[in-house]
Amino acid sequence: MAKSKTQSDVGLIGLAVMGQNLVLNMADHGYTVSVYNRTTSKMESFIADCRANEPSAERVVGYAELKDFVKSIAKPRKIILLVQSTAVLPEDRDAVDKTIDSLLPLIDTGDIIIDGGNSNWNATIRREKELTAKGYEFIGSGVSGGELGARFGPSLMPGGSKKAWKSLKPIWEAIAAKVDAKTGKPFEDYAPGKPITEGVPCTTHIGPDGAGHYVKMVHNGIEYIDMQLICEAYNLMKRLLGMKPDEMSKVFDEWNKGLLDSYLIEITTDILQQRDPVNKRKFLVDVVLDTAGQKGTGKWTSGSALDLGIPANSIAEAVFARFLSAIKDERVAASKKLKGPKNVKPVRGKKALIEAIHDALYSSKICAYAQGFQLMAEAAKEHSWKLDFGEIAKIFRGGCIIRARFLQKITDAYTKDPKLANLMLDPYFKKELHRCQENWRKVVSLAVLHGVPTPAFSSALAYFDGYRSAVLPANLLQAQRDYFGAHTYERTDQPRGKFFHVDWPEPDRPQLKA
Ligand code: NBP
Repeated sequence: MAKSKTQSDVGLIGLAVMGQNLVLNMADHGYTVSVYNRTTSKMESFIADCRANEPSAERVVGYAELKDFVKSIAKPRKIILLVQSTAVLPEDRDAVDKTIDSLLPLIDTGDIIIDGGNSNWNATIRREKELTAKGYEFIGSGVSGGELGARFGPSLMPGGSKKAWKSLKPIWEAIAAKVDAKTGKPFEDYAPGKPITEGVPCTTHIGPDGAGHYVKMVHNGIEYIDMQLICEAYNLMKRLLGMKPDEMSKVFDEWNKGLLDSYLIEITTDILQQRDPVNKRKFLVDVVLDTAGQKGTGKWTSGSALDLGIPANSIAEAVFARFLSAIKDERVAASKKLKGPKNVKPVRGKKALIEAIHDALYSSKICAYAQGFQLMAEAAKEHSWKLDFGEIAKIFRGGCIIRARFLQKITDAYTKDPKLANLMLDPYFKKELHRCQENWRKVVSLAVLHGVPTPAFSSALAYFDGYRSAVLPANLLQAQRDYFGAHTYERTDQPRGKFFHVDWPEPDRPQLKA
């Protein structure tokens, strides 16, 4: 349907940090955007700010009344929601539902609602079902990259019907981050009013209903472990080598030129050289309290791994590490009572140890991504989604927090073998794990000897060693289960699926088949 001259291309509700920046991104790309916010004063100050500072301000129009906002958008309407999302279980109803409920009497069938918040995939599945049953279209799209990503190019992970995606695609492809088609490197030379229009957009149709939000959630789970691994590398350099933040910054800067080239290493380099604005003799990182917050997506990822039976132990460790960090007072009290190892020899060979930490970080990162991709594969089976892992790794290459050179290798791996059972089995990653493992083991051993906690490095190594073990001690475990609970066991000398039970205290009694 042709739009009238006064009608906007798209509407957006929710003018907090993400909504405001996404609006400006769309406007910079030539789209006219109607905006609405529950609290009208926030909309008004945003519009005033736009008028004062933004080159594309004329394309942004604010509305105080929801009905006027809806009327102003060309049909079929595309209305993006960036409001707080808190629902976890399918039956939970939150601000996203309230906003949808307020829109329904005003919009028409065929209109498309796009939830760009960090909604739980369960809620997205429920909303898609409810809305499509009434004739509306619904897309649940992950938006990654924080404030800066939303402003100049996020990684966008939309889930919903192909029809709805077709309508949204031009906008999503325009505003997404772009990477160089050949190198996969993100283009980052942007400025207000000067959007990047060349390159490959970091968005693709992930799959139906909750697929986009699921992949975004796993992205966040991977982000948790990526960050935790960097923190462990930092802590080892600090505690085993006594290095100061600015010296470590130089190491991270070097690492950022090689295999570990990534946004998170880059910002770590910056953070570590930052002086405290209050006391310039100190480094700012040294005065930041060691307690980390979280908003829940790492916990959801770990919960989903538990539900689906996927050993994403390192992702879960990263969440637990944040929990442990949060009990600061308890840790301070315990540090006075529980003593670590005594008389450990100081570490020698600084250069070699830094190299070893690099290798431990790289190999642990491979394991973390292997866990995340295995989890997505299992969820895809559970929900009958067809996920293209090569494409997913591709759209992580720019815009999002976990963007890294390394992702090109994941894309290559899944392009070569779309049915790859585990990333660690890809020839490139296998070779890297074999190359790094001696250093990885050395780092974990030293950390244990010196009493430095490395839950992510250690759990990733345990994952690698567990996954490559043809035999695990679960034979004893299953025997224990059969002993106390008659849970039965399978035998190594019998076909799979045949179950046995023995009366363990009296094994001479005839063996029962379950
Ligand atoms: P917030 O998550 O802080 O949400 C604030 C917005 O929600 C405001 O516009 C607020 O309106 C609106 N809102 C609330 Br709260 N309750 C409402 C209701 N009942 N009806 C209508 N509107 C309501 O904003 P954000 O940090 O910009 O994040 C937006 C979404 O994007 C969230 O789902 C978030 O998880 C996700 N996300 C955030 C980031 C990030 O870096 N911040 C990154 C990626 C994704 P008001 O002004 O009237 O209170």
